[in-house]
Amino acid sequence: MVTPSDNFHADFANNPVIEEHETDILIIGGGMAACGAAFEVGRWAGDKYKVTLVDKAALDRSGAVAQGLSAINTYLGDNTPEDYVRMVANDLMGITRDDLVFDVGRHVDDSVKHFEEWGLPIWKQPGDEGKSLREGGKPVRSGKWQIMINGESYKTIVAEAAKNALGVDNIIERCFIVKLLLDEKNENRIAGAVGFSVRENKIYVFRAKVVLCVAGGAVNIFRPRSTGEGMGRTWYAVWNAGSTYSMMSQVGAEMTTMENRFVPARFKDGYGPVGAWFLLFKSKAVNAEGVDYAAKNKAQLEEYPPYGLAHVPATCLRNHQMLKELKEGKGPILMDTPTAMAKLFEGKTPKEKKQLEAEAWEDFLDMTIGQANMWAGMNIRPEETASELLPTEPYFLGSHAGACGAWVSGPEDIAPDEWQWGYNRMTTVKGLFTAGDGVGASGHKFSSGSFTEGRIAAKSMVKFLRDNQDFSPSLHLSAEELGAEIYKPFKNYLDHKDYSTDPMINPNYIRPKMMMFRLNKLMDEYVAGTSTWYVTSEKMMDQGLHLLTMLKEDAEKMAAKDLHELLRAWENYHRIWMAEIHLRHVYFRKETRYPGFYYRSDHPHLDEENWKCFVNSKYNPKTDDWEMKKIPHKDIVPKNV
Ligand code: SFD
Ligand code: AMP
Repeated sequence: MVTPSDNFHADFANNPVIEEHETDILIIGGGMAACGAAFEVGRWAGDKYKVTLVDKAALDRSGAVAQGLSAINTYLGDNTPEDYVRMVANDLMGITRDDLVFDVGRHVDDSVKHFEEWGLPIWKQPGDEGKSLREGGKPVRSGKWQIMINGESYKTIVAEAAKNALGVDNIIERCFIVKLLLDEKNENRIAGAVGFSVRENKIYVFRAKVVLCVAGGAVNIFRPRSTGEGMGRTWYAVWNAGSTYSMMSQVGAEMTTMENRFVPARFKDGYGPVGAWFLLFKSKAVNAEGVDYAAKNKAQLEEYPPYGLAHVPATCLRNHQMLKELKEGKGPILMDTPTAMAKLFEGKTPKEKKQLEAEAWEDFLDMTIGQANMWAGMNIRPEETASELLPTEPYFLGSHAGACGAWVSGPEDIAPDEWQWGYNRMTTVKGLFTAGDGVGASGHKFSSGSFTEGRIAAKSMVKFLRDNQDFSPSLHLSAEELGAEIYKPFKNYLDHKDYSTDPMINPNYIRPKMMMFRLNKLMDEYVAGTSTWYVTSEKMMDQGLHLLTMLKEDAEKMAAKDLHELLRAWENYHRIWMAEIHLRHVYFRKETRYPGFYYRSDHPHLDEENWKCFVNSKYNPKTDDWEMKKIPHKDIVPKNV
């Protein structure tokens, strides 16, 4: 491989090659939501509008579904959208937008039927093997909402449909979007975005009338449990660095529920999923004494009515029970796979037993191959050896059992007036839409719901375009300024690299890896990471914000020696912003809303009276101020039925 010389980067920073694109709709990201939008948009736009999709990676294997999945966690089947709304609200401790969740619920099954038609193998119940979902075939359910798939190639299949719909000429891969651009003539109006190629020296400028920002959630903001020895292993896809949240918030989009995070309980070190074990294989988790701690600690949940009393208590509360055991020294927590498999083996033929064993391995091989490697490396046979579970470091995403994201306009037929401003899934910035991990207060969409929400947004973006035909983006960008800004980390490196003998250590700059470690450490220690068992307080966050402010100053000195590091530097800028929004939200919400995800030691209880509301934040790009506010919560679907 030819590596560009230092001088080449330096020359480029001064005289950048800028590739300009004009488009009607710009889709940022190539994950589930983006593919849903790409698939749907043509149906409404026809040939009338130009649609361009940019992904920092390659569509076939980008985003959270890159490795594949072994289940589709949102398929309603015989359940009603109202039931779905109730489940989601309960799991997220009551703070959800019923209108948005209902909207996903009523449309999601159609998307799953398409996946099957495009070639995704969906497990069927005996007798229904040859029948598709659309023909009434009954899927194998792992739980009430989840269905099992052979999903190693899930993303490739969905990407193919998106490519066919959009046309490969309209897709730009390996382009990292750095920031969104507001229109210069119209207040609070989106007008485009800028990014850079992660493969060649090239900067991209997109002028767009509408933007869909769907760049996934955020990982590596908190120090992961696996550090030097296992660095790179995290539960969530490491390539999602909070771009969605940072970029939308930076142009003034109102954000909601950013205090929420997701702390998945996972098979320790390999981060293997637990859902299939709990739900499909009916396994129990036990403490070191072999006690089913969830049953033992049932009374612990009574402090959290109604969420703790539900048939399936909220995800954070299940963590809360596990944490109690761990803090009392009753760990390790074990997934009792041998007992579960022994029960499943009862009355089975040797062939059927082999099939079950294969399914247990496939659960990991389809989506978290590293966990299968862990089992192989540790001589673990699930039918003989129990495996350790542990709550992970916190992550941010709006589509799993988490709910951070933008405050968006809801569906016209359901959303109350104050929750809609004309265009479904449009943020508070005109022309800026989002979906999937980007939409706040409506978790449990998962892969299928995120794709569906992309479709919903696509339809609504076309309506917005039709209603705003006269708009033409007005951006006055200077090539020199763009080059200087985006390539600044190169300049920092080149200006100072000879000052020290070790290019990693230099008083004049900081390399992206070190910067990420520094961010990880402060978030971990002050903003409720694993090292404090997820505990924080106002005083701790005061110190955290101080350290973050210092870090932001030093971040100006991030240095990149090649394009890969330039990408890492920009991911960090997005992570740092995300960290700040989260801190500000946790600070503002003076209660412990999500025990098991985080605790405020100064406000240790759930406070339904004062905090059964949304917390929204808005950054003002003109004044550099943050506004924090409470938004009243509303039940649109009755909850106590
Ligand atoms: O086991 C830029 N999810 C699961 N969903 C299921 O249905 N079943 C499961 O089994 C699931 N499980 C699971 C899941 C996720 C992960 C990480 C694991 C396990 C380990 C959830 C879904 O994956 C998730 O809901 C959707 O993927 C969300 O969709 P979306 O579109 O909001 O995000 P994305 O797919 O990650 O795509 C993001 C895209 O953005 C790109 N990108 N592009 C340009 N510029 C930038 N600055 C960018 N930053 C990011 C990415 O490359 C990507 O294309 S289980 O836990 O339950
Ligand atoms: P996970 O593997 O933890 O990502 O979970 C996959 C699906 O199973 C998600 O819909 C979870 O909400 C659900 N799930 C996981 N564990 C449990 C459990 N103990 N009880 C009920 N649902 C669960």
